[in-house]
This record gives sequence, C-alpha cells and structure tokens, in this order.
Amino acid sequence: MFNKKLTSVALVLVLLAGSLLTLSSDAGAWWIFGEDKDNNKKKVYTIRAGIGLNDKSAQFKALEKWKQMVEKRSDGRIEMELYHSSQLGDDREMMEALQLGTQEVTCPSTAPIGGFIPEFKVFDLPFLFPSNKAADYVLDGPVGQRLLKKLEKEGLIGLAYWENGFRHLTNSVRAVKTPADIKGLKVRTMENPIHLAAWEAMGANPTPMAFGELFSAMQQGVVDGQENPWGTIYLQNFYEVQDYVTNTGHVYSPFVLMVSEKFYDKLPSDLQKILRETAKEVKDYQRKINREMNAKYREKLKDKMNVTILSAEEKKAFQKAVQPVYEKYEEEIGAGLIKDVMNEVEEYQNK
Ligand code: TK8
Repeated sequence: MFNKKLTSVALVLVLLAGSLLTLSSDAGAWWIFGEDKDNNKKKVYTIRAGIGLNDKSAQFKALEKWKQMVEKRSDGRIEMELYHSSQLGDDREMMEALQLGTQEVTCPSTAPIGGFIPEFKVFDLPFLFPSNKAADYVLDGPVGQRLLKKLEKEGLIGLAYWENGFRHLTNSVRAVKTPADIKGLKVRTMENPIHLAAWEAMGANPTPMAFGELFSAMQQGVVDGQENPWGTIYLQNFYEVQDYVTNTGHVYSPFVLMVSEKFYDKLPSDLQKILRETAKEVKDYQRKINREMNAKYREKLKDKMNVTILSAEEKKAFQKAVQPVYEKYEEEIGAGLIKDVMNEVEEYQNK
C-alpha cells in the first residue's frame, strides 16, 4: 500500500515538473536555467560609441540617455560602452573604424562626412540655414533623409541628425567686428574644403585639423583661432586659450548619429528596430538640451572672454564676403541639391 502511494506521489511530481518546463519553454525560455530553449546563453551585442566632445557636452548626455533606453528596451541584449574626448579617435578615424567594424557607433559633425559623401558638404555652405528650426525642418525632411541613405554605400547607417549648432569665431589676437578684422588670422577649420574656402575668402589663413588636436594647437599658438558653438567653446575650456569671440554664426553644423553597417547587419531585426526608434526619440531631447546649453554658455562666456555681438546688418558683410564659396562648390555638391535645400528652407519660412 505504502509503495503504491509513493509511486503515485512520484508520478504527480514528474508530471508537475514536466508541465512547468513545458510552460516555461512555451514562454520562450527555460525560466529555471535563465537560458533560451536551445540551451544557449542570451546573446549580448556590445556597442562601442565614441565622440570627440567631452562628457559635459549635450552630445554625451544624449548618448547616456540613448544607452539607458537601448539597454532597457533590448532587455540587456545590447550593452553600450560610451567614449568621449576623442578617446577612440577623431571624427574621420571613428567613421573609418565603423567601416572596418572595429567600432560600432559614432556621431561626427557633417563636415568630415563630406570627405566620404561629397553631397554632405551642402551643410557647410555659409549662412545656409537662417535658424535651427529651419535646419530641423530640412534635416528631418525628404532632403535630409535622402542624404542619410547615401551613407549606406560607405558602410555607414545614419540613424538621426543631432545638433552641433551655429558656429562662432574665437581668436587670441583681436576683436572681430568686420571681415577686415579677420585678415591674416590663422584659423583652424574642420577637415572640409568649403570651410577652408570660406575663411580664405574672408582673408584668414585657415588650417584643417582634427578636433582632438585643437586645444593644444591654440595653447601653443599654432593657430590663432577656431570656430564652434557657444557650448563647445565653454565646455572645452577654449576661453582659457582664446580672448575674443564674435557671434558670426557663419555655419550651422548638424551631427549624424551613425552605426557600422557591418555590425548592424548582424543584429536581429527587433534590435535593429530598437536602435532606429530610440535614436530618433533621443534626437529631440539632444536638440533641446543643446539649445539650452548654447544659450546658457553664450551668457557665461561674457565673464570669460571679450564678446562681440554683431547686428544682423553687420553680419551681412560676412555673408557677402563668403558668397563666392557657393559658386565655387556648386558643381561638387550639386546645384540641384543646393536648390532643394534652399526650397525647403523657404517652405519652412513660409509655413
Ligand atoms: C567633435 C567635432 C566638433 C566639431 C569640430 O567630434 O570638429 O570643430 O564642431 O564638434 O565634431
């Protein structure tokens, strides 16, 4: 009798264990072992995301937010490592690393992208965008999205445009109120021929240079000046080696958040979707904090530097001085593309 009872209890236990395991396998994972039903560990994909700005920048804060979102939504199947201050190289080097598959994500200014996709140089045409909202309209619209698609032939996948911002001239020689004040200044530019041409048109001696080398080049007097948004000038401590800043606002620089195609193609489609969707969601956050920081540091720099604020009328002299750049680069960029961008700007202004 006792054996019979023992046997029936054992039978019930075996059936119960079997149904538990079946239940968990139906749930897509053996909950007891924390592994998937093929007894493989959950595959984790690691993203190394590198930028040139430091960890105080709006760009890095947006990367931190993106990291949180991606790791949460992927349930830990994507882990993101963040690197700032050119730790993984400068913009061009990091894009090359993405092409090779030795790095997964970077977020360069569009200027160095022009070395890979000539059409991106359209964003370096001086005074192209009248405001950052007009820039948003073009970048997030058909023209901007068409350009992002072109990155794929270079093994790069553009996820979203983030914002670097309007660029302003700093230097260690003199206050700049007119283009004549620029004559002879050694100005560092991004590695892009349109920037070189624009500063030559204004009478400067421009030098292309990676961002990571810029601070020491100014400190040693290798260059007299550079140009970047207010937030970068402040947060990278450029005021320590520069005395004068003028709100030239001569170019609006977008960033492009991009992922290595070699890496992206290995991801399951659900993880590809998470990267794309979260990159777009963080874009609005990044633009918002970037604008807040640029406004804040424009004021704070008044305590650190000799700040020259040009009137709209005074800015016209700079616009006139750089006009030849449009004719010079129309063929390389494409007259049609320049026209499309200008039409979209006008469309925005007439909204
Ligand atoms: C940082 C650069 C920087 C850019 C420059 O990686 O090079 O001056 O404005 O923000 O992309």
